[in-house]
Amino acid sequence: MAKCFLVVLGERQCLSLLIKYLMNTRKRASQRVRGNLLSLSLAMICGVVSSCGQKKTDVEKAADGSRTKKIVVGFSQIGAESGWRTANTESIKSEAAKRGIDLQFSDAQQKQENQIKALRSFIAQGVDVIAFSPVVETGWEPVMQEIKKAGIPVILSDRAVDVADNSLYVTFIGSDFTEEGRRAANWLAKACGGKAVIAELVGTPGSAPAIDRKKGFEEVLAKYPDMKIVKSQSGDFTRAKGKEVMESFLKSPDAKQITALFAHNDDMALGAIQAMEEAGVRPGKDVLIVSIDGVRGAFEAMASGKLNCTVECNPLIGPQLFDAAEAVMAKKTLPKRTAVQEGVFEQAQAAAELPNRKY
Ligand code: GYE
Repeated sequence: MAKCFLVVLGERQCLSLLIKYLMNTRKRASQRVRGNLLSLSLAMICGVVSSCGQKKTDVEKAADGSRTKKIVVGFSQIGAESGWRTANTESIKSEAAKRGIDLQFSDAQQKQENQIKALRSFIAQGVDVIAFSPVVETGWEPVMQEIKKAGIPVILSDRAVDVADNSLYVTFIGSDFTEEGRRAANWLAKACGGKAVIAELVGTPGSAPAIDRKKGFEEVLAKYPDMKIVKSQSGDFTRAKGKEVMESFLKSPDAKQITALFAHNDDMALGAIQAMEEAGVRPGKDVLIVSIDGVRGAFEAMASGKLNCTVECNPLIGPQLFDAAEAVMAKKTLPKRTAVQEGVFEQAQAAAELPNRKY
């Protein structure tokens, strides 16, 4: 109750009201009532005194290390579409638990409208920091303006957004998808001697990794006139859709010409491998396959000769994400872009690397 008075009236006004009231009731109040009033006034005085000593904001307390309240981070995840995503979610959840961060986690099931709803609910809750992995690049400006107005810092995790106003987010932590596309094409060019008829399984339409991986891949292909993409369709980054689209590629009249497959992620490549096996095509032999992510399933497929190459995209960004959240709370300046370290792996390395894979 004392707190309520304090919030509504303010400290000074409360104290003077209380003293006046005590003076007026002194004569007529019974001993018991007087006792109650006395403890109430003491509680309020204590409250005022302690609140005077508590003038530091949460951000200041984070800066000088005296913050005891948990940092609340609202995180809107895309979904659970791939092995990569599952590892990413696990990295974020376990790191938050390790650091004692109060993580409000929301799964959007690959729908932008669900993500926008989650972001608005984080504003309503008044979380300290909002982080999200945007399913597509465009359409974020209005909700991000709302977040900015609410004074909540935003960290972009894994995927970038396409906004005119860069002040709408503090930092973007994620991989260089264009470079991953280039790496995939460079590997393929070497493996096929600069000659290939390529089928492409594209990621979620409009997503940063689908746009950039395609761009990087085609940039390298421009140097090889005998390497051509003849089929290109989205498999939405899932194994089931990757399989479905590969089945339709294999049913087309020119299916026999295909010598290589570029899949924007491992899950779609794994689905395509199944489709090839069911159609009597030998994956990794009749058709060279290169994909991106480096999940355990890809290494297993490489070890059994069905996948030829995977370009690593590291999903374990939980530690970097919360380093950034803590730095933001401590008012530290962050780079606008933080890249993630990754490599390229071939069949010959698969067996040795398998025990080291953490996802
Ligand atoms: O490659 C894919 C996932 O955004 C980098 O999303 C991520 C991609 C990843 O579904 O497997």
